Amino acid sequence: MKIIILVCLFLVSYQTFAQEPFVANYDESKVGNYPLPDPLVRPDGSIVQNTKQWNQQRKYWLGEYERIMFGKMPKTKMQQESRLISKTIIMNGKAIQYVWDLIFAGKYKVSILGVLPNTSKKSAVFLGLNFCGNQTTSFDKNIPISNRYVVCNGADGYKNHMGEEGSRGNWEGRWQFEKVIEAGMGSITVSCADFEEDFDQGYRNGVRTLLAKELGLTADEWSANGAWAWGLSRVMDFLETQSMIDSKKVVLHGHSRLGKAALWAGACDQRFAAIISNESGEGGAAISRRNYGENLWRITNSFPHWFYKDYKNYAYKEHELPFDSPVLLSLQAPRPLYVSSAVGDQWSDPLGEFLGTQQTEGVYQLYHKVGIKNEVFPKLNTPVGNHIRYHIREGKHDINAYDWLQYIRFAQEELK
Ligand code: GTR
Repeated sequence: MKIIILVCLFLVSYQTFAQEPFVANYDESKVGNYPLPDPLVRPDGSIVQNTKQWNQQRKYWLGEYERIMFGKMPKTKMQQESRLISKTIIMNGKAIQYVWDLIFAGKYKVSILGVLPNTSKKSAVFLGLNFCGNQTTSFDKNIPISNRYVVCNGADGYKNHMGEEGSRGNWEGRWQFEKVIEAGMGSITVSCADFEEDFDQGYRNGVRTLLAKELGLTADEWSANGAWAWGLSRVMDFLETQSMIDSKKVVLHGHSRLGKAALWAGACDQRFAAIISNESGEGGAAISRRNYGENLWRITNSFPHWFYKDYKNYAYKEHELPFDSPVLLSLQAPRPLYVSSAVGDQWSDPLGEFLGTQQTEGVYQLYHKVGIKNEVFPKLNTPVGNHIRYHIREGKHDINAYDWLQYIRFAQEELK
């Protein structure tokens, strides 16, 4: 009897821990086969033939992503107002730096930073969330220091996950404001923590809890990625009210976890003019069915709050998901789409990001847009494609000056 109990206990614990510790596969010969869902195949098996049918199919896919991966996107319009906090001439007169508060339902505040060309013309802008507070994107002392919990504790200028004076400009290189201004564009950013602090209990202090009543959703009906994507759309609402911004030319971008949020925001909200995924990896541009680098089990265990609770049930059953990254990427159509990887970031599966992007061809073709289907995986630092573009650069997981030069060129060429 004792032996039977011991064997049962062993089997139960073996089942529970069989996948731990997680060892990522980096061997292409072990990736295996992974038939992919075709974005154009409808639930009844028929194939979408035109853009009208795709508009229906879009709704189906958005519903599937809500149901399984990101949770519901609030449908309720909510009262929001903005307040200009400061306006500073910077870069020797070439740019104006704005700080605005955006206030929801008269009680929930987020801080927006804008760096715009000093011109009377409307400017196209990049819009992206930042990881560690607006003050980390520039050394300018007029930028308020975020008082929210951020994931940047190891870096200079943080105490107990809170930014201090020393955190100013920490990630200046990830923003390249001067290059953006030189190109005649602007840049808008908000700390992701303003919508939801990035840890498993972060929802308690964010929009999912503090605006639950107004949004008509409980916190467990959606996810951190949902909250970040929702936030990006609310910033878009605000940008539409600003006369110095060309709201028809807002280029959405996001790095890594915030790249996943950008893809979800771009899928849900078609007002964004173009979308850039910078090393978004697993749960973003990379194909989940490909066994390479980070996987669904690992990401939903490390960061359960990023996703709706049902998503983790697909760990090691990725083939049962109705969708994969080509669908999320296709939901950006017909808009220009840029996906990028870094060779030092194998965790994000660069090849999986490239192959996922290739598979958007069918949907883009409905709009007579050519993608990168006929391209081969490019050499380092050699972007391929036009309307859909991809590069893999040298170096590590990051968003750097090289990436920005490509994004600026892409925006200039594609938003003409
Ligand atoms: C990693 C995570 C990735 C990516 C990254 C980041 O730890 O596994 O999926 O999102 O964080 O956001 O930098």
